[in-house]
Amino acid sequence: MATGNVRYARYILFAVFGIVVIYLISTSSLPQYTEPIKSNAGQLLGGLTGGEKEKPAQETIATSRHFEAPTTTTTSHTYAAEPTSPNPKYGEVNELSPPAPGERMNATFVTLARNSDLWEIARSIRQVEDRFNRNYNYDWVFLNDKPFDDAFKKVTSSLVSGKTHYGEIAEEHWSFPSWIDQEKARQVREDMAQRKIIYGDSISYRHMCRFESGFFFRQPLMMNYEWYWRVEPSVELFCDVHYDPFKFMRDNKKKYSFVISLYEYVETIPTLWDSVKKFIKQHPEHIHKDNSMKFLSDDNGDTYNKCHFWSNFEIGNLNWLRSKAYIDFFETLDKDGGFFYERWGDAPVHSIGAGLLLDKSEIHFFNDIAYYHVPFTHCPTGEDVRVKLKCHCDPSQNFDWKGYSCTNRFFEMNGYDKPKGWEEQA
Ligand SMILES: Nc1nc2c(ncn2[C@@H]2O[C@H](COP(=O)(O)OP(=O)(O)O)[C@@H](O)[C@H]2O)c(=O)[nH]1
Ligand SMILES: *[C@@H]1O[C@H](CO)[C@@H](O)[C@H](O)[C@H]1NC(C)=O
Ligand SMILES: [Mg+2]
Repeated sequence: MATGNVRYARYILFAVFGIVVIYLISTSSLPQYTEPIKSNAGQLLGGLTGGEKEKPAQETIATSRHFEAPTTTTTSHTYAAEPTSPNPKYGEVNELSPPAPGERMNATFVTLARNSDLWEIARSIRQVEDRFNRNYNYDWVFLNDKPFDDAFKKVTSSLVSGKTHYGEIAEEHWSFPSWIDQEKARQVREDMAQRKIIYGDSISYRHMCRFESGFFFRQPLMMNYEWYWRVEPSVELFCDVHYDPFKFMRDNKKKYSFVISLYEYVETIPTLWDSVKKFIKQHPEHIHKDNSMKFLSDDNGDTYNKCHFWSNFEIGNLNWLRSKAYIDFFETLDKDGGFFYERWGDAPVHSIGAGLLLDKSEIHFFNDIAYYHVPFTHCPTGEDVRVKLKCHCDPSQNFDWKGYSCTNRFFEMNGYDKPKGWEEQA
């Protein structure tokens, strides 16, 4: 009897010791929350500069352990044979993925989706969580023109480490405005279908583009936040995001950001620039004196060169989108009807808005956020960045320096040096 108790107690002690050792081993390779990698120019461009050492965050994982390491050296295989179940810590998954230290921004992820997008958005969420949010636990707002069903809510809320919110879009934000001639709009769709223009015959795609251009940031749920990060179904994140991009935006006075830029399909926006010029004339007070016109136009504003930031990825400031300047801009375009008489996308609309209304220094290119949305990849230029951030993208797929990308123009406009190694990806 007594021997049994002693053996039992010894067994428990041994098990606890094993768990502590396993915990120590596993936490020793946890990510460190550090400052973004900076080049000489202070831009987030890739190549780590020679002597620059990783600056640990004020409170690193190592210093937050509150117990002493055991003095005896053991290897993990000693314990592998021991039973691992029941594990008293089971369920506390954050034990191995502790929250990043430091303040949190007033920020949320935002996704527009249909119920049928569930498994594709689940893939996106899983990657955003694994690469970033499991350590930051930001909220996630889901928006839909129909009510989300229980399956959608259940799966997405189980994947997101922050709070989830589900909003149904009001009809006036997802319908034809009164001034649109429905017959004219119908003929356009028929014509575009015949010319095989992508989404050319779709009504819902047009509502989606108009909604993303002018309404997502004023949804009641979005009013609770200052910053957003847009995530679409079926996207991929290829590298660890080892710092808080929201905080980076705030600290560096950024309002809008991108990872991929390219030329818009001209058939979808034949008269967009006419409306933009009308806006410039009507509201010169909104045009920033240090704007990005050079990125948008090769003839000082006479014509649009079709360059835009790809808006399926965006990290941006909601209060800017809610400003009078941006609302006046959106309303001028909306009155001209091009969301329905053509097929204006929210990407050129956001991009032209950011390009004209913001100081050019307020637009940021995230080289270190590796991203894929069919059919383009942004894989960071600079091998040291890719290794440090545990990237799994193929650098030869990087779109940044290819002929159809506009990122080159963004660098030229800002006078940035292109990151080391860009020539190999051109
Ligand atoms: N609720 C809802 N979301 C939509 C609809 N159409 C597109 N979306 C969402 O809008 C975003 C863009 O649509 P997507 O099909 O990815 O277009 P693409 O990226 O331009 O090819 C995605 O987040 C979609 O889930 C729709 O009819 N209803
Ligand atoms: C977050 O930002 C929104 C919009 O600016 C604001 O209304 C809200 O009070 C802010 N919340 C916090 C906690 O600061
Ligand atoms: Mg998409």
